Amino acid sequence: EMPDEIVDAVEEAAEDAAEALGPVVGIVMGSQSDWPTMRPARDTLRVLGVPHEVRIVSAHRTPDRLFDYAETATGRGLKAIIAGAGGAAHLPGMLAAKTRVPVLGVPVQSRTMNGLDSLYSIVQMPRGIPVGTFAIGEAGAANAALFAAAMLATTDAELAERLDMLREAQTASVAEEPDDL
Ligand code: RP5
Repeated sequence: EMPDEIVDAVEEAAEDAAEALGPVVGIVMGSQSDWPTMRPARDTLRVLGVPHEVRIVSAHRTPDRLFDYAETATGRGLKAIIAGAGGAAHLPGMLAAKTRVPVLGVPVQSRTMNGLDSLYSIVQMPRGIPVGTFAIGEAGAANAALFAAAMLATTDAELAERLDMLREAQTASVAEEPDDL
């Protein structure tokens, strides 16, 4: 049998290697005020064990940060970018214009137009630069994360298993009849 200290050392090296791989999904948002909307994306990736990072990147207020984020995305190994923004929501489209990493856009519910402005801004990309667009708000954020995980699961059997388990748990949680009939 292998001595404990060797097993420990191997486990530690494996953890370091996983960390060194770095995030595969980037979650970005235009403002601190978008975070409550985008949190379900982070929570979902966390539950599924998908390495991720979370950043504030504004197309309008930090355009250089946006360019830098997009330009370094492939080199840093990102496989998907989940981008949430509200109002004149240029962030997902501008990111998509600067990187071939697939961009999943989440329209944030705005105060003035309930997020319809965000939805139209993100979904109506002219032909040539696609942005996958999700529902307005937290459901969209969670679904964007599930979608990113599903794409990654096509080449990651362990992640596929975790995703199947999550969906089975969801199915099992639905009652046959409503409460208080
Ligand atoms: C967008 O403007 C952000 O994505 C946010 O949804 C909206 C409002 O931003 P704050 O004024 O709250 O920073 O850029």
